[in-house]
Amino acid sequence: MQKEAIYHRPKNNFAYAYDERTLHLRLKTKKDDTLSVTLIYGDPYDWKDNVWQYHKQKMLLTGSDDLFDYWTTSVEPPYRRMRYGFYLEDESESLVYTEKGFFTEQPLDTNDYFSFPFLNEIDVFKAPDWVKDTVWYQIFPERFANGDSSIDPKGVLPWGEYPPARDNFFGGDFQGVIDHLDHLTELGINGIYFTPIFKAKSNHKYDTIDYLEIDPQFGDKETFKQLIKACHERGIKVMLDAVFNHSGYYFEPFQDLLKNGEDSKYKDWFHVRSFPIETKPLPSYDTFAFEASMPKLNTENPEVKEYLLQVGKYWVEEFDIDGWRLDVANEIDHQFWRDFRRTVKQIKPELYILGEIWHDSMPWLQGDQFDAVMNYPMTSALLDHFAHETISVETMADRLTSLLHSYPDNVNEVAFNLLGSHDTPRMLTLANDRKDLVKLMYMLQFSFPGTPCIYYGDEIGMKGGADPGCRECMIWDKTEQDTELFDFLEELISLRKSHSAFGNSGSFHFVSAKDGVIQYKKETTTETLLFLINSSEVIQSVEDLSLSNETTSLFGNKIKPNTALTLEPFGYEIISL
Ligand code: ARE
Repeated sequence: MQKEAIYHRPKNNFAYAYDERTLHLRLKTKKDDTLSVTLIYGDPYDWKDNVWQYHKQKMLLTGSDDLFDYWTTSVEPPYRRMRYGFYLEDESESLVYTEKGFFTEQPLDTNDYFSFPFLNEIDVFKAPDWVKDTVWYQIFPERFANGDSSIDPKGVLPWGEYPPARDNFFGGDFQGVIDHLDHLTELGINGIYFTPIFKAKSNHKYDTIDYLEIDPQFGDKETFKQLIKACHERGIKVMLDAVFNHSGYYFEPFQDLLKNGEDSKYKDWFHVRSFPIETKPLPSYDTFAFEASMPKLNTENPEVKEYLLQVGKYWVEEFDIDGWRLDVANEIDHQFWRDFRRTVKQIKPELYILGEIWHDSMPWLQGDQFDAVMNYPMTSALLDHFAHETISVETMADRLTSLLHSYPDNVNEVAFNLLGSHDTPRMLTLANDRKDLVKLMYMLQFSFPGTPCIYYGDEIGMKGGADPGCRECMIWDKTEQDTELFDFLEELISLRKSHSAFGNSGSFHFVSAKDGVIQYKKETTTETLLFLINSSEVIQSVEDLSLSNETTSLFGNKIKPNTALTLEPFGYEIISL
């Protein structure tokens, strides 16, 4: 056995509390190197006649990527504490792996084992229950619908008649969203994520001027209340964007700093590198990227922190919003986010906190900061295979398997799974207008653990390149909408709702990935679904199916129903086993 490849470390994604009674344990070994893994575990204080009372439990191989196998099991230790180790076997040897290393014989002293000291309920990662069953829809308010031309910003352009530019305006507003809620209800979505709505100068509003005011081009607080009410009446949750990493240039404290320099009472609200303040050639203060118009806020300053926490509270308390999406979340200190969570959850325990992080995010997902992050690693695995065609199905499955094993299951269940956003080119454009590929991506996105999000307009086949190209005006003329894509998504959403295994209660694992076909299974105690996706341009036979007479097809476009299933080029099939 390749000992160097064997890895476990308590907490994080390797030993964590799934709920207040259950622990999940995982072990990583070299791929195809170990035949079986058994967990050896017991209560650290359970001794009889000087012998530790341990138990054994086989671990399941829950996935493999290109280099590693991942083994998983779950245990409910009666006293919520555990010492444990792993017994590994291959054809020629067996060994025991514990915190003290490798043994040929099982160690007798519990101090040699790994320790999960105690499962304290308060430390369990817990996202709001409703999130699991949510299908999100992202709205960039300036471009969704113009419902009230009396509040149009200066120089507004006729809807959709010009391409989106960095600095043009089309007058999208809250009334426009209210007017089009039927479109969302018909599709089946039950959560909206709005990019920023607070007073700001730009069309994207990430350069906040006032965190406590709504941008007048969108409406007033009264209209916003109506919008929330209308959403809630339809069972739609509302999430807003919190841009706390930086303010806008015209934020009053920053203006005061510009005016009064070192004498400004807001001097410590920002990270000034040197006085006098310069914006060019590079800003003399920390910013988002090198954007002079986005000075970084000093969230370690208690005044700033208090101010932003009040902002976080205000929109929950006064407007009953259901979630906060946190912009540039990974550049703000962890202490801030811990206090943020405590503050907003005190008012509304069921509030969802979603961090914008594009990379590995375990440090923020320990239960004390965020409920989820935007799952861009999933996005890129799917796009790289289906759209960019730079990786095979095998590699895509490898990347998704290692992603799933890099987080606890309860974290995966509420991951925010997107295929595009206001920061990325649209998926149809990336897929070179290949609708059949877009459908396959949706199929995988909607059945992947987590909660899917649709970027406005993608459901009707809108196209667009990189920011600002992906922010064009929503197309409302029915004759220009791609209703085939809309219907396809509507079907996926309704399957998610009607089949527990399709939705978020099912376990997920790849059965195989080869010749352009991926097979994966989703299982609950009552239902097993097999998904087959052929991303190749040739007909593929899937021979190794154990289909019985009772097997029924739930959704698909295969050509020959048989025990060996034949999938069309870009065909898919969901089978209830
Ligand atoms: C503007 C122009 C762009 C231009 C950019 C250059 O519109 O065309 O490329 O300036 O500086 C907001 C606006 C943007 C605007 C930007 C700056 O929406 O239109 O861009 O402000 O004025 C990283 C961050 C991540 C961030 C992305 C954009 O980690 O937090 O970059 N996303 C949020 C929002 C944005 C918003 C801001 C932050 C600023 O969602 O909409 O931009 O408030 C990799 C990296 C990631 C990186 C990602 C994208 O994968 O790993 O870290 O994200 O690429 O670049």
